[in-house]
Amino acid sequence: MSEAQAKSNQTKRWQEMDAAHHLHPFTQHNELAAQGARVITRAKGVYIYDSEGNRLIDGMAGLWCVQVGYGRQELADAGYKALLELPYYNAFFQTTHPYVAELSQKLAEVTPKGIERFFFANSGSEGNDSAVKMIRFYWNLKKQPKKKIIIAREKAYHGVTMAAASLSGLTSMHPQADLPLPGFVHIPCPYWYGDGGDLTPEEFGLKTARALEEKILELGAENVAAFVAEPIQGAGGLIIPPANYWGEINRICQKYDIILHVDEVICGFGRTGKWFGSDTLGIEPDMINMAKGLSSGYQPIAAVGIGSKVGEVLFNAGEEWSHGFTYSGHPVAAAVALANLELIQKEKLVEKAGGATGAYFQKKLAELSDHPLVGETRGVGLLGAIELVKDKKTRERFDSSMSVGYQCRVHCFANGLIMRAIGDTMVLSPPLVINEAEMDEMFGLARRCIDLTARDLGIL
Ligand code: PXG
Repeated sequence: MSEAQAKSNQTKRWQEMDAAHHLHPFTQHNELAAQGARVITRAKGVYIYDSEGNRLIDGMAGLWCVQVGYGRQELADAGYKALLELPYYNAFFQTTHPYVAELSQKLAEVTPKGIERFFFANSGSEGNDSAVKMIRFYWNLKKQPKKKIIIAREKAYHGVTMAAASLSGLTSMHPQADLPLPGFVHIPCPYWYGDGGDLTPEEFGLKTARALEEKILELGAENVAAFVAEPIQGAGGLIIPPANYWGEINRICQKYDIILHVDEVICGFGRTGKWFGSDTLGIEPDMINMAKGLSSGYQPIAAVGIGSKVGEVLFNAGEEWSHGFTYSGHPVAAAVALANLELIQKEKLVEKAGGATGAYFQKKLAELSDHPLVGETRGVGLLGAIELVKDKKTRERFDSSMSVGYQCRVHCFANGLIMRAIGDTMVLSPPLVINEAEMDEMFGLARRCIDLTARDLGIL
């Protein structure tokens, strides 16, 4: 049997096991089972490899998370050492351990000004559910039990657990589980390219920020607990708000005494060119949620960070906080996260994303805007979006039944590039360690695949 035949047989065996017994996230099960999942077997640097020996450049850093790239010895060593020394212990019964204590201190150093205490969870969704419970507890302690409604935004993605999915404004997530839960409402998001119409970005930024104020006044500030938002919306289509948006949101939250909970799960840890999206966009959060880049995805770990407004009240509640996970602050995950943050600092990855690497990425991204299929490119740091449209001038889109973005993604996979399609918005969010030669390759492949998509449509 040839080596290729052996690989193909092994791939089929894995695909069969997978099809028979594995339920995938966000997947139409029977469709995938019929076609067989691509089996990813290893990864190094900015590349992933499948079981057939194909190499793909990972333009999405996994799911927006592998900041330091794949296969980093420092993180593996940190995890291995913790596995041998203290593979598990919890922090429930007046105990702690060095890994979580040191990680907490490191987070206080790198997170936005004023964020100083951290609660650990295992996923971004759990972080947001924990944040919702904190927010409710805060207003109960403040003797304002009516102040409970949480406002989030359309097209927001905050995760899949019951409260996190209720916060999410991607409405297709809701009906299967009868969501959102009561007490969660959504306002329009600052997606100028998609929804701005004839307004200038500034006019639209102000309009969508003022939508928060209007909603607060409609509900009564005495009933509104918090506003929850991503600095730049990720899974909703890489929505970068106009420059005046966040200043107005800061003002409104302060004026009406509304907790501002910022979901930094994608924007955190250098992605936008500073440590956090809040730093880049001038946001003044009371609380933040983080995951993904916290461990570069090497271990499941998330954290909710709180400032003094919420922190002093919770800390001095005079009663036990009835919340926590078996794996809150897991020693192995904490050790890997700490090693990850130290590596990010040592290699100056945040400075690079905000400096030369980010500038080169943005230059290459902008070059795609001359393509006949590309209506707009936009980006910050190492985040980039490419809007595929029918008409560049009017911003008219293709009929969604044509699945143009999906077709482009299919070409990407076939040509060795992972690029995310969100409707017809193509998104790139590569590891922060990516170098110029790799960016040349990534953007070269992106152009080729957009060309192939245009050819399918009879445009080229
Ligand atoms: N908040 C934000 C802002 C996120 O992007 C979560 C919370 C939830 O995190 P967990 O760890 O529970 O998944 C996320 C996750 C995509 C995609 O396709 C994005 C996410 C997850 C899965 C897919 O863009 N973001």
